[in-house]
Amino acid sequence: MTSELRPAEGLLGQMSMLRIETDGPVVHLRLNRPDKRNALNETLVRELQTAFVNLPKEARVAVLSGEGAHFSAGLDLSEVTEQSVAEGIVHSRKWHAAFDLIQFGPVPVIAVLHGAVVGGGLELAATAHLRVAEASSFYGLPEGQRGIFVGGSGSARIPRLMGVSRMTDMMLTGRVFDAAEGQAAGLSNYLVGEGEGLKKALELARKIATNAPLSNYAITQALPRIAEMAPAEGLFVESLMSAIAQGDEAAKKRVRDFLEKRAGKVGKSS
Ligand code: 1HE
Repeated sequence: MTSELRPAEGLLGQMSMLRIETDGPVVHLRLNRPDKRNALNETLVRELQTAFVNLPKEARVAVLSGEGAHFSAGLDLSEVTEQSVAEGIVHSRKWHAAFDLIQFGPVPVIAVLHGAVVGGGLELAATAHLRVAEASSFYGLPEGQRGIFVGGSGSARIPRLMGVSRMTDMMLTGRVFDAAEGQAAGLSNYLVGEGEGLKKALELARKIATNAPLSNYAITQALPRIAEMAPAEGLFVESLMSAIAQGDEAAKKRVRDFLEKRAGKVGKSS
């Protein structure tokens, strides 16, 4: 199935550290800095931002993976040593801007994890809406050992996946979670065999791409925000989102299809 992916054209085909391919509604972005274990330097973070701002119009789902033996070794540590405090803040805010565009961009994002998913690599993985982990995946937050702190939105996103307590343990003690522990802790949604992650992610992506775009948008944009609101405000926003989604012609057609026996039942393919 992966052979249907074709190199992206135009701007998306010209990235130096991201290899981007498309297959109709699916865009596959691959971190392409394997010699440095896909460590995230300024260029790579900027290219991620540019790519997510400029996804093709027909894109409905994005898949994010890493070239080589690891998803990502996190922050490029060679950038830290010369940074002043003020530059450090600006640097972190650039990551926030880029990573926000991934989580709150136009399409659902599925990350394919393998090997090291550490530090900023785990922060990046946490921006995705779904994570498919291969058996080799391992998760670490070595910031404590490096004398630094998460700066790529990890403190806001990772506890929402695994809880503050587990994240604190990883950061204080350097504890590393293997793929099975990561799955049990909520870091991944799917755990698959080695080399099977991209296939699984593409399969999920093609399925998600058949949903009504407005439903996908509500699920990835409204749901996480509502979950952060106080219930009274959240329920009001939910009522608006649900009315907007139901009012869309795509929803009306899908509901009619079910009522007139043209659509699949839950748990059975249509
Ligand atoms: C790097 C980086 C990096 C590798 N920055 N250059 N992240 C870390 O603390 C993780 C540090 N990396 C590692 O622990 C290991 O590299 C791995 C377990 C990920 C992979 O091990 P391995 O044996 O496959 O590779 P390697 O031999 O350690 O590294 C290959 C090259 O990549 C080598 O460079 P070379 O020029 O000697 O070939 C490494 O120096 C380079 N490399 N990782 C720079 N991270 C927004 S705040 C986020 C805060 C954080 O992310 S903290 C966590 C940082």
